[in-house]
Amino acid sequence: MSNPADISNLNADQETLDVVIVGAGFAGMNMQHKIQQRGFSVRLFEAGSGVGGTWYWNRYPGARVDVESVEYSYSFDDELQQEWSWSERYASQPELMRYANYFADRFKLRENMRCNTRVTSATYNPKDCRWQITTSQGDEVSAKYFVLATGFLSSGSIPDFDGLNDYTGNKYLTSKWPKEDIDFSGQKVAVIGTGSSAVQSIPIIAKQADHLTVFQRTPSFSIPARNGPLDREYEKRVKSDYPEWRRRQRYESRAGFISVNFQPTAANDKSAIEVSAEERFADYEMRWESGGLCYYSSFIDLLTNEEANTTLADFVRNKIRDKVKDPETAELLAPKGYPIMAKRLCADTNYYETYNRENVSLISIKDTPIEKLTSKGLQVNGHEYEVDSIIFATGFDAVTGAIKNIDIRGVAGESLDEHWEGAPRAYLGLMSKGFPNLFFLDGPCANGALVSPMLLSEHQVEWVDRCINEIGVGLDAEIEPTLKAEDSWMQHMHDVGKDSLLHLANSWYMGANIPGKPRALLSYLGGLENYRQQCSSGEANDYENFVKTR
Ligand code: N01
Repeated sequence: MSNPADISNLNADQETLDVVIVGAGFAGMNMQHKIQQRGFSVRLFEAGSGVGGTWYWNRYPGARVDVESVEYSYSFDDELQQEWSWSERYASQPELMRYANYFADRFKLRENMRCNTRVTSATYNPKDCRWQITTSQGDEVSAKYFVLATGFLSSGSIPDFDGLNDYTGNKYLTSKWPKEDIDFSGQKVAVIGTGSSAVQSIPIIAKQADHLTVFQRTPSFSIPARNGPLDREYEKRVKSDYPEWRRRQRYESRAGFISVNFQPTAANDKSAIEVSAEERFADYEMRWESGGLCYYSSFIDLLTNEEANTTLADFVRNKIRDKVKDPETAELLAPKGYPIMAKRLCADTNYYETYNRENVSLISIKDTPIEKLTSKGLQVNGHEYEVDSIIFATGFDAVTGAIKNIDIRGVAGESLDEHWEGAPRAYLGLMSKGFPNLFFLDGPCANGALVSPMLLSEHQVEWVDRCINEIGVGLDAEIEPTLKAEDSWMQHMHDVGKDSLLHLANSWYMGANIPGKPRALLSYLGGLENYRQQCSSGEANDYENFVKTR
């Protein structure tokens, strides 16, 4: 319960708002739009100089979305989805930026947005039920509600290699790529890492560089994206039936995307090991030809049964062996020792084929890690590789990294970090006990890792919008989950996820890619439709799982 309102400590010069949002990615911008529509006062702070979120920062060569563009787009406004036209099956980073900017202009978001401004701290004052927020630009703002749309893959990570500062060549981080074009022609280039960012950028960089050396610790499973210009007949078909496509995305898919071979296709609910070998192979082959991430809607037990999983892993390993001419390189590239999809699948254009080029070498650093960076390159197993540029495709402090970069203090003055005691806790992935009026979008304990983030955030934005409207912006307005609700959500998340094969890989899904980060499943694995139902129960009976005042 909130204390009686006390606004005596408000600084007269301080800007007083109903809602502050952090992050101008797709989730944050949609949230801002909804709040503006309600007529509440709102300010969105963004660290970058423009909108686009993850697409603003990840401008490395080859960056593009791996969910089909017609599905990776806002669904809430039919006029918007009818008037926008994608040029490729999977939109490139520049096209996604155009879409983000179009959205910001169309819904008149710029006026209430402050770019080049990082939120540094947020402290809840229970006396007036408001958040006191400070920024890198010296702003001090008071807000009734504080919404973190900081993205679950936004805090880029460079491992703390020995000699990192000794290297005198060019250093690039895929997740913070410079705005100007980089031309690697005539250069010797090293890429460290072989996750999605590397898989997309390596084929392009290889075409420019004099020589490219890829340093691989764990190979990824990658599926051909089969990207190309968007077929206009297909686009017409989708647009003429968009409500049905969106309904299927929301209610019939596992991961929020449904297009297989350009047909809306419900998730397969059969077991991979109960069907015949012929039926299984036909499904895998059909999805391989279709391209992209549609294996997420293949057999139902692929992520819960090791035997089922191995059938698909073997299928993809054989495809890799078919593509890569040198058998030793093929074996290095064929992932072993962890289940397929336990790390996120990659979707590529000529990734494996790139290793058939004369100017590309693959160095495994699985058993012989990078020893140090030297002034001229990097050293592995006593050998120095001299390079002009090093590209760090080394991933993210995912899900919690960007949130923890802000000093957030709740009712009792404790930090969010202390409340979470290492692993995050958030009822429905939306709110944490002790941090009233604070919402997470695409944050921990929701199903961000395994579903289309666009679809998830639209659902969450609508939930938060209803909640803010319901509780209001009155002096005492305050809402937070009960401890019981938070505990039982965490138990449910554990129960749903405990048998998942995700536990068997060291990935960002488990926080296992960052040294010292507690190993914990960061996402809810109950599926999109189940999550939607749980969220509905969460707001049922006048938010009975919350403590609130209006
Ligand atoms: O990062 P990653 P990412 N020494 O964590 C290696 C999304 N995304 O930026 O696996 C040596 O997958 C690390 O090795 P290992 C997508 O959700 C989407 O590529 O830890 N190597 C790994 O190979 C994706 O899952 C799109 O053994 C080190 C690599 O760096 C997520 O972002 C495009 C190392 C990091 O791979 C992250 O992808 C791009 C060390 N000390 C990204 N530390 C699309 O939409 C790390 N590595 C298409």
